[in-house]
Amino acid sequence: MAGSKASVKGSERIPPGQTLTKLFPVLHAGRMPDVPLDTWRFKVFGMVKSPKEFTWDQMMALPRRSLRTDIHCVTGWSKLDTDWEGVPTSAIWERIEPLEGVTHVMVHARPDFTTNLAVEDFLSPDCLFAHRFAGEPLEAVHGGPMRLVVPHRYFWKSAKWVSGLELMAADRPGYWEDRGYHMQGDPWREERYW
Ligand SMILES: Nc1nc2c(c(=O)[nH]1)N[C@H]1C(S)=C(S)[C@@H](COP(=O)(O)O)O[C@H]1N2
Ligand SMILES: [Mo]
Repeated sequence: MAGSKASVKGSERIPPGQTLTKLFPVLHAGRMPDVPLDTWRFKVFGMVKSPKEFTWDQMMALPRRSLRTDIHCVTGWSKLDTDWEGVPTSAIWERIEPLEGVTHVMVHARPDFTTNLAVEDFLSPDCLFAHRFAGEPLEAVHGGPMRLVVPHRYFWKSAKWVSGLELMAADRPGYWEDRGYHMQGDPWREERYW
């Protein structure tokens, strides 16, 4: 996919209308949640054969991978070569039983945040539930203990403080999508608002 491959010239990695930053801005709606790991849960529900819950220990027992990728925020900043480690979204998918006709997912996060993705976007090979950033545990302000990372979409789709996954038979807008952000949010096509 365009943009996910490292290229020699940095500018080829910057989507239209974006500016590079070395900083890591913090952006979210509402108050930052604080969830102790012993009560942390990740709930899978909606169009699945049976709903399922993962505890933190169960999540940590799943396969992991690391990922170096560029991230692009709809407010205009891009950051190159960010290093993440976490559980590939496919590892969750392989452990649930989606019903026939599932086309989209709603990612649920604290506090009352949601974002929608087509199943093929959610299962894109570079998509992961990250618990480490730059070799350290993911900081709470950036979504620790665990956030979604969807590198090929604007960063609002990368829900911080994930709490669950809802399987759906149709698309439905999440928090920002309901407030005018694009349903897909591809930075290379500048799908910012609609
Ligand atoms: N739970 C939650 N996740 C969220 C948000 C939010 O408000 N709540 N904001 C999104 C937006 S708009 C952006 S740009 C990124 C910012 O992530 P950062 O603070 O790590 O840079 O988180 C995304 N994930
Ligand atoms: Mo954002």
